[in-house]
Amino acid sequence: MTKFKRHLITSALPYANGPLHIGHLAGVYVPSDIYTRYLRLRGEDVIHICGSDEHGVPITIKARQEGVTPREIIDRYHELNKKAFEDFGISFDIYSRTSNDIHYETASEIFKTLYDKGEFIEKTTPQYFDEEAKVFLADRYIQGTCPHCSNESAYGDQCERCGTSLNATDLINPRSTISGSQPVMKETKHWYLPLDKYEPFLKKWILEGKKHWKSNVYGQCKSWIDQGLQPRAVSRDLDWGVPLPIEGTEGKVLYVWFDAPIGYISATRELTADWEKYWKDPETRMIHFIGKDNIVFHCIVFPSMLNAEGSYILPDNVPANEFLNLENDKISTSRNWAVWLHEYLEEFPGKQDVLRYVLCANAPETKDNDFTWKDFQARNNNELVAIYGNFVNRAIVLTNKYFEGKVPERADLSGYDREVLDTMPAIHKRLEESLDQFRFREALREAMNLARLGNKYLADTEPWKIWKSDPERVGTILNISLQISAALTVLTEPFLPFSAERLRQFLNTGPIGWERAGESDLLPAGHAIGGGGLLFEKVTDEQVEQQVNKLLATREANKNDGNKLPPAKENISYEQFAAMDIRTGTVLSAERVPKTKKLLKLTIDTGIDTRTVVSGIAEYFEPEKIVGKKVSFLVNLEPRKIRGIDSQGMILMAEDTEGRLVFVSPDGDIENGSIIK
Ligand code: B3M
Ligand code: ZN
Repeated sequence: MTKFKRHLITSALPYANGPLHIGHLAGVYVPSDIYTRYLRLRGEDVIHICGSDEHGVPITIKARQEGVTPREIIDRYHELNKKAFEDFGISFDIYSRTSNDIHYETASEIFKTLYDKGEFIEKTTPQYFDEEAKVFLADRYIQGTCPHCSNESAYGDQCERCGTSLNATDLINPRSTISGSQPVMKETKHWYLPLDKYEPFLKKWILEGKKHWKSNVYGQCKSWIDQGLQPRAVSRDLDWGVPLPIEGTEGKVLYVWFDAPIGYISATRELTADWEKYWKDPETRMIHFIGKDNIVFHCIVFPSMLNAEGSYILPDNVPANEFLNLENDKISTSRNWAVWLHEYLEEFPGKQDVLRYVLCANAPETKDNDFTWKDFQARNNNELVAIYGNFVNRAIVLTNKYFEGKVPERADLSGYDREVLDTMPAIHKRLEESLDQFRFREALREAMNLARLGNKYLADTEPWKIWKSDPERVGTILNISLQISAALTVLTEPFLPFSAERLRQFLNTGPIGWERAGESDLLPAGHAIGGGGLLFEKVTDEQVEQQVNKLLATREANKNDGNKLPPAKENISYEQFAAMDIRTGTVLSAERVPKTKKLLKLTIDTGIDTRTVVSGIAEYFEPEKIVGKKVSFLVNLEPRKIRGIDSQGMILMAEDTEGRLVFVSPDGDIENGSIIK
């Protein structure tokens, strides 16, 4: 085990703006719970911290969409998610929430300490302001036309269609999603964490000191640092969040990613008066469990904050997982493409361990991985039922049948018996090594190897065939089988806590210490076991079909949803239309823009000149196929620099309800430069 006196385990705080799905469990919470349960079994001093992340723009957007307050949204989802974690046996020591007073106090204190130390850069910059709603607009509250693919519903931070990340000022015809009005630029002051200044610290602490981190984590940190870090704003003009603890900053709050990780600290303060032992004593080992999209905040931003504050420990490891897909498609809350935890429990009551098992066995530990209902059924039926459940059930049924439910004496051992008994400590040791390295898939395989060992041992020795001729031998075989069963209650506990408890009841035994799990006298001869039963039941084809059909129906619904044509826009005057100069033109050349998937660079003969333009149509058209194509071209659009290329105008495209794009071309032979009106 480690040299540390105690362990502080944190799990990413889920946003309280929606339910939890299998991706959350696979990415963060099953691994963190396995690891915490393992440490507890080893008698380590460990606390597991989590809670709801209750600030941020997505919560206010959801509230606005539903016409309720952000408070109503966070109360609903805090309770739903807290219950889902409990139902799945994710055994936090506290599940708090960042809307608590203690969090406001803690986050404000840390901000103020950094502010008083002069750590922040203060910058006044122009920001879009909605004069009707009288609020500054966060990026997600600004929509407009994407300069790359003409998507008219692009957001201020990203265009969902061509995926380009944007600045709000890139949008054409920006509009506020709050009032619909055209926003104006207004000066506003914000405070920035000088990540560039922390580069020497981060290079030493991570690039030199954390080479043992998982390659996907270390690699992402290295590329962020190698690219050069920029100062990052830690305040926002919002009315929802932790107010800035500085005089004269009404209407400004802490950026959600500044306050959220501090939620781990405030939750610990809520849990124990000894919180500083966990957060400030170098004899504590802190581990952050997160998904890969949170690596920069947990490995670069939060440690920089704590290091600058000066009194906190830093994470010893951040074993982030990659993403889980569902039936070969990205899990998506907005498309309802997910297996929601609360729905799973309605449809598979009592089968939490089966989902924990499958999500661990297929965990996206080093690369994105896929969850399919077929695989869920196969792993349950072929592994949990046919190996683990079958083995322990046979051992218990035969002991009740032949020995009145009492653990029989063990007589002389055969070579095979000895080999089986010697394998137990070897499995125990390998499982420990895997868990210590956060390799949970591998660890689970080791635990199942013990069940395989027992199942094969019973199948090979066939005690039911020799009961009449050699009952003593049967006693030895069942004694050994019951020792293996007892060891399974320990080794499977981190992964399958519910069935481990049921197996303890079947064996009529209390919790067995981790250090004993490799021993072969866990249940003494004469110990009375219980009646037993089935640990797992088969998942039927009908159940799988029902789940797959549910997803197909969701996909169909999404398609139909897309069929709604957007309503007509606001009227414009003739003058506004006449201000546009649209000409016929011809595509002279086309090539992909390097390092992008969606952009083509085209040269257009507009009849009056030759233009270069960047267009987000690379996913719809092969460059060579559109050379010579007749197009309609807006020649008097303000030029924009896109990926370093001066884009001078725009090709007019038509998008259908399936999201397909087609050119709007003149349907007769006409010279380039002809005016379209
Ligand atoms: N609320 C979860 C996410 O990005 C985010 C984690 C905060 S951990 C401090 O989905
Ligand atoms: Zn776009």
